[in-house]
Amino acid sequence: MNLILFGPPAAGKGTQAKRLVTEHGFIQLSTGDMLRAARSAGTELGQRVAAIMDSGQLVSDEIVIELIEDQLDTHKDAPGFIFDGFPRTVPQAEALDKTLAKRDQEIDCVIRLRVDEEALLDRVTKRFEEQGREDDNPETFKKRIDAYNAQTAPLLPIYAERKKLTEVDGMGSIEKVAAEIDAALAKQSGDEKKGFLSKLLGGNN
Ligand code: B4P
Repeated sequence: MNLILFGPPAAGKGTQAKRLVTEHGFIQLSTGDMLRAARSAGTELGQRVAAIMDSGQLVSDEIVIELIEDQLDTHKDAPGFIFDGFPRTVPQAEALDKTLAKRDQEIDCVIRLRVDEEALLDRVTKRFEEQGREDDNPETFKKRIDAYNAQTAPLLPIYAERKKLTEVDGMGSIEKVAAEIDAALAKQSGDEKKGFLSKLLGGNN
């Protein structure tokens, strides 16, 4: 199963993706983590993206698409992935569809974590105090929210139209959000099985 964890910055995508890896054996592809790793390693890519990330803007589509394609090539035999923080723009979503189609795969489920802006700000303020992540300061965070609303949120109706979108309340505790995601995934795999049976039985199931 290929799953997208979708939501504004600090909605809990990374938190939930890591749990799904531990509990269900998914492979997590987080473009945010990849970019931060490049920065920590001081690579040429890391140096190129540092200022953009610290300003709260999105890095270029070309860069993140290449990062994702490299990872898909690396894990050729994986049964599925969690895309965490990717896609974040329409061109990224189109590139993902194309690259998955080449592998005879598609996006099966998009889970949107809904968290209100005040709670998001509380979370990043706490993380800024604890970890000092430059893009978590309140001014930069506002720009990240603006980028989400302008460039990422427009993907929601696209996935809704394809009947891939499930909304999850991301305001509860980490455990409560996890339980809701698990329920959504169980329903999704049930629906997939039903669809498969229905095809097998000529659409009568
Ligand atoms: P990300 O790394 O994706 O952003 P994030 O803030 O870490 O979001 P996430 O939703 O994963 O939050 P988390 O679980 O950590 O992106 C960072 C930057 O990289 C972007 O601004 C951009 O510049 C660049 N970038 C990345 N991908 C890109 C792309 N595809 N295209 C272009 N640019 C890209 O949770 C946040 C905090 O909340 C944590 O401290 C956590 O402990 C806490 N928390 C989580 N769930 C909670 C809950 N239920 N209750 C209370 N606290 C909770």
